[in-house]
Amino acid sequence: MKYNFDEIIERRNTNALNTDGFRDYIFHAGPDKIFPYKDDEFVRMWVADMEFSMPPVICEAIKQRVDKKILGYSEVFSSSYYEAFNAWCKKLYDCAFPQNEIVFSTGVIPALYELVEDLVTPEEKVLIMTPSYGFFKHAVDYRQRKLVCSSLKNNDGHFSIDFEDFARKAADSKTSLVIWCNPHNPSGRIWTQEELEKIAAIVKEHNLWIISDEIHCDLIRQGKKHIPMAKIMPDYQKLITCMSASKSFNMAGLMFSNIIIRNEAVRKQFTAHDKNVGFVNPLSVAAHQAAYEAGGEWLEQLKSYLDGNFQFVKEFLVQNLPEISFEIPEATYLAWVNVNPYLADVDDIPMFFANEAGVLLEGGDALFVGNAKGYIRLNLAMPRSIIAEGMKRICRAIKKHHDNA
Ligand code: LCS
Repeated sequence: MKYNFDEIIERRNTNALNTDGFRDYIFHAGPDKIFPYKDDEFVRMWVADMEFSMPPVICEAIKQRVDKKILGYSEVFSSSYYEAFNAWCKKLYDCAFPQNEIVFSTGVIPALYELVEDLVTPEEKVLIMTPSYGFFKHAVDYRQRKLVCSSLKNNDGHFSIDFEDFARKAADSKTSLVIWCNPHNPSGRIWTQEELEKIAAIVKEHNLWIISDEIHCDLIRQGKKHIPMAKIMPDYQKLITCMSASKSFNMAGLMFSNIIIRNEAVRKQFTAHDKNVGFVNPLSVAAHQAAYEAGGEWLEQLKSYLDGNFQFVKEFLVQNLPEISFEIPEATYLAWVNVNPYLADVDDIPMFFANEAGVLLEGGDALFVGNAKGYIRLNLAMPRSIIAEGMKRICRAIKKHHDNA
């Protein structure tokens, strides 16, 4: 491997949410909350960013932009950014977006907060699938719209869509927006062409808006394929696609995402409401452009390393916690693991693992909206040596609890 994914990088004193923000984010607690482990003793397998260095080409692009000495108000005027983004999408997904439909946001989540307000009236409902990334619910709650959830079916660790339930909820005359997640966080499913076509047919039949959050689309197991909803619904005006290089290249802190809005009126409304009035961070643009132009080789090696991490965890679970049936996900660096066979009696699972194992992780309905009881989500985007330590601690805590029960 050309890149060293085994490197352990010190993240303290960088204002990282990952190291310093867990009390509030996971436990809704303040600095006075004491754990049996010191902050720097925790194995951190929670928030979805990576412990890996960004690719050197991105670090270099940021430095080169800084060398131009002025970081004044900026927009994406140059066509080279759009060309780089579209060449990436064409190469990886056989799909490209008209330049005039691509607008920007400080993140997919800020865009969701705004779009929920723009697209959904206070009486209308937003349909999502559970388990879900928590911020889909937060965006709906914040705008005081109504949330409707369709539970994914779980067949021994394999997740699938309950089409009957989804269609019924989509048919409710009050439902006006579907927030769609592909690849799906936290299950790691990549929806197949057939599944996407079925969802698209339901969305069209009821004339719904659909926001397809595809932020995880670059982070898939080797050999897998992601199909953008834009390919399944090539002419549907009520489709909005969200993509970013932020997760794939570990630069979420640069706060930048591509929001592709076909409908002109909504696009104008979106940019008019944008609190940053269309301005972007010039370092973020330079970094994203470099990722799309020159990040491909690094991403392939990252995917190979992540595949190895998943294989490691799969084997570890088979050998040490055989009652857990775990399927390696098709996408993301997140393992969605059912610990119900061992911890059915534990209510607050993240607190259990923080106290008993010294591992920070997310899980359960409180963080994943619903249909998540007894599940933990392990972030595997880190050197394998850290994962080995985390898994050892998780296993030891589970066995101790089980033996004492
Ligand atoms: N959409 C999905 C499906 C995500 O998983 C995340 C980040 C975002 C959007 C955030 O997009 P941004 O606003 O940064 O552009 N997921 C995270 C997670 O699961 N834990 O921490 C972050």
